[in-house]
Amino acid sequence: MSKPNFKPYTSPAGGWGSAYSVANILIRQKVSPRNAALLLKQNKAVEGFACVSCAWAKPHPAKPLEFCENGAKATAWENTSQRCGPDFFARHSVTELLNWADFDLERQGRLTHPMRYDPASDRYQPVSWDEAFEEIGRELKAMADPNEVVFYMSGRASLETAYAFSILARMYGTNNLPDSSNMCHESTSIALPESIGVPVATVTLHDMKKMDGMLFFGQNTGTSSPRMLHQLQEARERGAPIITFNPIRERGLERFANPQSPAEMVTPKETVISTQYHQLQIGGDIAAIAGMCKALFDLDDQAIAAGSRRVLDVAFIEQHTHGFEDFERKVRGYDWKQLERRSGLTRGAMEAAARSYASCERVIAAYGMGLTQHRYGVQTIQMLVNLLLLRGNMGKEGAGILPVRGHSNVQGQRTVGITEKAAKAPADNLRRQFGFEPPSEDGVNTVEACEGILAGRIKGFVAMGGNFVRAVPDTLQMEPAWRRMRLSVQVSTKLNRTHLITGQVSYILPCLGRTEIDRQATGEQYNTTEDSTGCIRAWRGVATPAHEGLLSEPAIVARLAKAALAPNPKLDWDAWVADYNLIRDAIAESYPDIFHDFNVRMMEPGGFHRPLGVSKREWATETGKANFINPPSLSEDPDTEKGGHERRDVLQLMTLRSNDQFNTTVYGYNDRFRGINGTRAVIMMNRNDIGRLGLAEGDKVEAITVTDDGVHRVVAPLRVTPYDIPEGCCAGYYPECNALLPIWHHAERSKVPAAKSIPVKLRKMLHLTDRSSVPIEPLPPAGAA
Ligand SMILES: Nc1nc2c(c(=O)[nH]1)N[C@H]1C(S)=C(S)[C@@H](COP(=O)(O)OP(=O)(O)OC[C@H]3O[C@@H](n4cnc5c(=O)[nH]c(N)nc54)[C@H](O)[C@@H]3O)O[C@H]1N2
Ligand SMILES: Nc1nc2c(c(=O)[nH]1)N[C@H]1C(S)=C(S)[C@@H](COP(=O)(O)OP(=O)(O)OC[C@H]3O[C@@H](n4cnc5c(=O)[nH]c(N)nc54)[C@H](O)[C@@H]3O)O[C@H]1N2
Ligand SMILES: [Mo]
Repeated sequence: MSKPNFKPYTSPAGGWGSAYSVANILIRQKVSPRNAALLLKQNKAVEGFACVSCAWAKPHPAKPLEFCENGAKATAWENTSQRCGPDFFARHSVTELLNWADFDLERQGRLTHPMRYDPASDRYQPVSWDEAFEEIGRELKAMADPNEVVFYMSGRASLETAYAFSILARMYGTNNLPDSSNMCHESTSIALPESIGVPVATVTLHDMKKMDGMLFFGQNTGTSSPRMLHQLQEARERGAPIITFNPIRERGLERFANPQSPAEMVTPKETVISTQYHQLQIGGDIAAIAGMCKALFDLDDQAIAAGSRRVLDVAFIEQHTHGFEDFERKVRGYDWKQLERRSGLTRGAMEAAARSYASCERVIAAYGMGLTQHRYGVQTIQMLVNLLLLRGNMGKEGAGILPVRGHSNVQGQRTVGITEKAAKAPADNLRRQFGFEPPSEDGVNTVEACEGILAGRIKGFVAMGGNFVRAVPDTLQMEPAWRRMRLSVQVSTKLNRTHLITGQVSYILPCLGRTEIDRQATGEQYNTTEDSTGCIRAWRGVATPAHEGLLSEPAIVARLAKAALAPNPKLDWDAWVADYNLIRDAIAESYPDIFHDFNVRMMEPGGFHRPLGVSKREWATETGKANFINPPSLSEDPDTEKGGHERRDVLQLMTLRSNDQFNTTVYGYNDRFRGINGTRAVIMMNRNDIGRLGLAEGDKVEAITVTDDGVHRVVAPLRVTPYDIPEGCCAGYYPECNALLPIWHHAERSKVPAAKSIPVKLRKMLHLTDRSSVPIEPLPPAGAA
């Protein structure tokens, strides 16, 4: 770790900084030149692999180098030559490893052997695969009720793995299938079906080419989905305005130089991405969008008076929408002063945004965690749809709504059965295909799983990827509760903190990564994924597996199923593992509308898209129309209504990703674009707040959550770091700040943890020894590589 330093980053996103950063991680992760050449196969269907980083769409035909800085980092991270095997676990007790930071744990390299925790020696010890499955099967069979077990899925595994995992859970007898999207875009999955009748994006890459304007809310493209910058750059070159709403100025949304364009690398050409950049208050989005809607009504009134073309798409509203009159009344009734106070923007700014929006004919609205992770996340997304509907920007070429997904297959796993909602499983088809009765009771989502663990109701946890304990809220309550569980099984590629929070019986089961060759009895296997634009494609790993003993994820699911379930004459798990085509045939039978002829269509160049009625202006909603839905209030958080957060010493904290991490995987300590280097233990604050609270730059503070539930939540020490962020708002890093996030502080209805608006107070620390109990950057421990 280099000495911390803080200076504004002055270059564009991409460019040479990006090229250096890729080279750096290839060297630090000791990636062999052969594996570095893997980058040439990245995002090349069919004979290449889908990037393991984000879910952004992969163009067809692909460019020679179809990857970004963060995709390259993710590939390097998976293809490191470092190994974390039995000798490592023999050297380090679990108690010792609990003092290591996330970065030090994962960088030990790829897990190679199935390991079982031995409480007597406080160490993980190697076991054979047979022993592991035999004991896990026995434990699962011994549970009193299948609903005592949770089957969690992070969003990286393939459609084949996800489908098989969902069948395993349902045959076991539970719909306890929470997943990472419960912490992510579940707000989308609740909001969009009510508004427009689909749970996913309505746009494709083709629409990105055709749009002539874009609205961008709470998504940090330069870090979270950098390949999208290419489409944004092209849009800007066509003259399309991009209007951005974000409390902080994210570099990727300001300026971009294409690191893959030799011309742009030599001559300092860079593209200005956002034509307007509105630094609204955290959670100010409903009010800001309401302001734009109000301004559109004003513009429309002016157009009527002048006899010019209407600003509202009256024909579309008439023919295709429901609830317009109510919505119009509500919006016209808003008071500009209140809109200004709630959004943190001036009336002039909201009107300027509305004018720019009204000047475009085909607009896409994109958003990310800045909208979904709020108490009123669902309502904010519906408000954004309202804004699109006013000008008919739905169901036409170049227009629509674009939730930018997180994990590379998180959308897909939901499509093939990873859901806790009984009604969403294709029960009739499952009955016919496999002759079993799928459970009819809803299972738990992520927040409910945590509640169950805290209450002692959940006794077993099987995770297909992810780092659950680290990713969820209330770290300090969750860790001790987790230890009381009977069984914890983690299918993983890298060591993480969840492995160290052991249950009575704990296993780490190491698996192949997506970039690796997956050879089974019938030969090398394809796997499939669905991206943010609903495009489904086949891929094939190309790297030599990290260890010859690793099993593929479908193989691990099958072995778990054979160990835990009674044999089923209609499901031959071994045959599925031998030939993934058979799993895909089963997917096609369960979900024929989307996956008919799956094995053929997955090979089409560029893959195939899931059908979307919206593109034909067919609305699968209760009203049969696209619905205008009124927001319950102008703020993102029902508690704000009570005036609680406006107390002067309370700040709203948003927890963010740095440029050097993938979720809980920390690649390094540099957040280049934000100019924060060498540390993650920071709190970014407005200078006026720093002065007002009697603090100074560089002070060490503890952050304490302001709640009235009697639980003391604290993270420390954090360095006071001045930042261009609105007054009353502050920012820190996820997952270090998760101890501040109460489990009950989540979006209404979707239960996505409200990680972007945590009310906190700061207290200056006089004694730096009083740190919180989860390590943020301990000194590199003895023995860490
Ligand atoms: N390199 C990299 N790529 C990733 C990930 C990663 O960790 N690293 N994670 C993946 C996953 S799982 C996901 S879900 C996505 C996440 O990608 P994003 O959706 O970009 O999520 P965050 O990085 O948490 O940042 C959200 C953005 O919202 C802004 N924001 C916060 N609060 C508000 C608000 O109230 N209003 C508005 N308008 N904006 C706000 C923040 O300033 C920030 O720019 O990225 C995926 N891709
Ligand atoms: N405060 C706060 N909390 C948040 C968020 C936030 O913005 N703020 N964001 C939320 C979001 S959007 C998400 S998606 C969740 C993420 O939550 P998770 O998906 O649970 O977490 P990850 O950090 O993505 O999981 C990393 C681990 O996955 C394993 N892994 C990596 N690749 C593979 C693979 O190919 N197969 C298998 N089996 N395992 C693999 C590795 O062992 C690695 O340690 O966190 C959520 N938590
Ligand atoms: Mo996510």
